[in-house]
Amino acid sequence: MKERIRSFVGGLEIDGVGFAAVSDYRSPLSPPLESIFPGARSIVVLVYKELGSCDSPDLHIAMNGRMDLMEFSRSCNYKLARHLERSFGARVMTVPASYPMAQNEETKGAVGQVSLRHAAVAAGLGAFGSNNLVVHPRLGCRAVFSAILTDLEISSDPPIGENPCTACGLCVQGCPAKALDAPGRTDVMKCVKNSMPYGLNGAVRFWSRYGEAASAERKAMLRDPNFWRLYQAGHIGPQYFCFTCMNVCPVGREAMA
Ligand code: B12
Ligand code: SF4
Ligand code: SF4
Repeated sequence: MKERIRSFVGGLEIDGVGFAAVSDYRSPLSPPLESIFPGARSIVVLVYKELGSCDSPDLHIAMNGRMDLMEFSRSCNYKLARHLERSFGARVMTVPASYPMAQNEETKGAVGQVSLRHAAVAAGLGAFGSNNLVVHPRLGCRAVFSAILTDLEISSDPPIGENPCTACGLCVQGCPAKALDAPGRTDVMKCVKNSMPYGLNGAVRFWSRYGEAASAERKAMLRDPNFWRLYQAGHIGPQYFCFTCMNVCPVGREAMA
């Protein structure tokens, strides 16, 4: 079965696929998979190379590369899910690269329904690096994941042998928000403030100020580019304005094929 799935995935021109039995997926902060998909037995994890766009000093172009990837990953998720339904009679549910996800007090909007990093590690696609990203042996940190949950019984791929992260420290030193200083933990609030300035927190800050402002100041606020960026984010969706911990990593930097 794995070989048939691999061959289908090869035809989609995805960079790779790995398999994890649900019993090997351990993500302490994430909801139990049983609450998402009662009877789920395996996770099929797809890996995509982040485009060279992430190196652009123009962060709109950098984000556009990610948007291309996210759109492609949606269509790959759907195609593979339908293939599993048609060819194996499987029940399937897809996991997005980023959104939608639960936004509530408990998780502060920073916990996905399925942790794709823990799933990728369980599927033998990489290991956690010093930046808390999963470092893929060929693509390094420039690896983005999506997944399909299924009731098919598939054994886990073997874990990767050596961790591709060389602990060079470039990601930790390079983080402009100093969010990676504590080993094994990203300071989510520091990261979000820098990497998603026009996300939920940015919107709350703007509208709180707006609510208290006098009429003249309100007019000025609506003419300010800060508001224009929030407006854009409101209709194109969450945007990342930092790729540093991903693009400074020397592992797999030259990978093209
Ligand atoms: C919410 C979210 C965020 C939030 C919160 C991040 C966080 N701490 O979890 C914010 C907005 C801050 C964020 C930032 C980024 N994100 Co993000 N994010 C997600 C999302 C949607 C959910 C993550 C989640 O559930 N976290 C909660 C739980 C799982 O985290 P946790 O148990 O606390 O684990 C943390 C640590 O404990 C540590 N950790 C856990 N186990 C272990 C074990 C070892 C040995 C070590 C060393 C560390 C370690 O790693 C985690 C990092 O804080 C995922 C997609 C998904 N569905 O998985 C993408 C995802 C994790 N993000 C991704 C990326 C690339 C980024 C950014 C680079 C932004 C960008 N430009 O894309 C930064 C990187 C920040 C960083 N270096 O940690 C990729 C990672 C790809 C990869 N190769 O690993 C993912 C998987 C998206 C994808 N489809 O590929 N993200
Ligand atoms: S995305 Fe930027 S701010 Fe967030 S951890 Fe990575 S380098 Fe730091
Ligand atoms: S930049 Fe260096 S320390 Fe950071 S993940 Fe890559 S190899 Fe590891």
